[in-house]
Amino acid sequence: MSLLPALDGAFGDRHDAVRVAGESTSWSVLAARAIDLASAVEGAGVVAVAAAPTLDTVVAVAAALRARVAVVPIPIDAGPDERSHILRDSGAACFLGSHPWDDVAIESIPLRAATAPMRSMHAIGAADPDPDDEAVAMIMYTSGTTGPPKGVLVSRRAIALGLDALADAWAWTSDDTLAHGLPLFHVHGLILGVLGPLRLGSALVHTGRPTPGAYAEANASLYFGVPTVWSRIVAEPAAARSLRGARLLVSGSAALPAPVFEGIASLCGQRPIERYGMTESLITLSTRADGERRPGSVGTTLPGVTTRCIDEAGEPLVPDGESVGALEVRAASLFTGYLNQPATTAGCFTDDGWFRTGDAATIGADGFHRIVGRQSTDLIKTGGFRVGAGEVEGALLAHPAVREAAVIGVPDTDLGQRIVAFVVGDGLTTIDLGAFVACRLSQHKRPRRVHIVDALPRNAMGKIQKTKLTEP
Ligand code: MCA
Ligand code: AMP
Repeated sequence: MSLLPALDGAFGDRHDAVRVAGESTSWSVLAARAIDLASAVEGAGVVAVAAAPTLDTVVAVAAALRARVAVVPIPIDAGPDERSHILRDSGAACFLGSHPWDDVAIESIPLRAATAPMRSMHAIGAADPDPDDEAVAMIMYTSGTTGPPKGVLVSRRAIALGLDALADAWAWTSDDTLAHGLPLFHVHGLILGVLGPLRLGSALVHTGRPTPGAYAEANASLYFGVPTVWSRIVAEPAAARSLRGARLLVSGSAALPAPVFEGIASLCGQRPIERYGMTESLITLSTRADGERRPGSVGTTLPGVTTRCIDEAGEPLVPDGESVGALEVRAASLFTGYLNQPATTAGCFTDDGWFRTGDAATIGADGFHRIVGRQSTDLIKTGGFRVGAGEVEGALLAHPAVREAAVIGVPDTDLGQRIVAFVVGDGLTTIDLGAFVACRLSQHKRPRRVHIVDALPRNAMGKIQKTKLTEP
């Protein structure tokens, strides 16, 4: 089977197969556009796509995959520093489709409009020959605790196996229509939310933004959201009730608070599915469409995944549902490595090949997992986005008047955590700093609040004590 069988006619044709922010297309026209564009990038190595929530983004990504070229999605609001880091580090040869930036040196290959007439899906031709292999399909940039984002190499095989495992857990088929409005530069919105439909044949409605009203109008069978999206839906009961006809409501990317879980259950008429994953591993744990759905639990291992929790001495814990340890996984959907960072990659794996997730968890005797939190407070989850404190601190420290900076995640009922910065410097104003970081960081990485302080709390060794930072 090919990587994206919907583009090979495996599910026949359907006129409204993919709709993104109001613009829709059929499988056959999408396939024709992707195949046409694929011929322009064959052999390119790596191509970049400005990942706006548009149909063109879907065409560009599908074309790159068709051409067996790795694709790096760029956040549309990435500041110049972040953008040039990603382009330089990934070695992208060109942009596929347009982008809004005038400081980008590499060429852009334009997307042609949908000139291809509707034709029989059989006329589209044979699938790509060798689809489920180790070749890199996507380079997904994600934050670590320090430094600029790292490029996570995701293979074609990982995508194929990861999506097939979700199809099994969620009974996700071509009878479904998936709706979501998540960004197209992360695993959740792009790999699950776009490549999922293209692999499994379900229709896709991308709502542009994930607002309660847009979800209410999507009339889908399957919905994806991060907890912030679900909590906003629950806060609008009329919108939440419109989802009563859905088959499955899925939450992930951050912990779903129990009150939001209960709100979904009572307003939408069904308990949500919660699943857990990482850019590096794709989705590894989930509750199942045909299984129990418990608040606070991310369920059991997906096909092809094994997990264990390790205590401080490095010994595996007995799965008793209570002992908290460091979660490690082995999975068919694991990444190939961080681009250009072999030492960092090696450091993420144990000697016997388990991937260290950096999350603390418990595993029950029944195989149900509970994520307790991150082991490092320097990885912040805000609105489902993973943000490294070090990257935000680096942006603040680039300001000539900032001497010291410390960034933390503060609990937030809407976002899970919100980013708060403490800075020391001369003649600073929060307005200046806000404008300064706005040129460097994409919006969700910018501090929601900046406190200008006289000094940062430090221990006897001079290390900043972030646990002592509290908002006035
Ligand atoms: C945002 N605003 C700000 C700032 N940030 N203003 C000042 N300073 C800031 N730092 C503005 C926004 O532009 C917006 O304005 C308004 O404040 C509200 O912003 P916000 O509260 O952030 O809401 P939002 O813009 O509606 O975003 C919430 C969201 C978003 C839609 C839930 O966080 C989101 O798309 N999250 C999804 C993240 C995701 O997909 N993660 C997957 C990675 P205005 O209204 O005027 O625009 S995890 C993954 O892939 C793994 C594998 C997994 O497990 O899934
Ligand atoms: P990212 O690489 O952006 O996908 O972030 C991965 C991290 O998101 C994980 O290491 C977890 O800390 C967090 N995460 C993802 N899904 C969940 C979930 N269902 N519950 C709790 N944390 C989650």
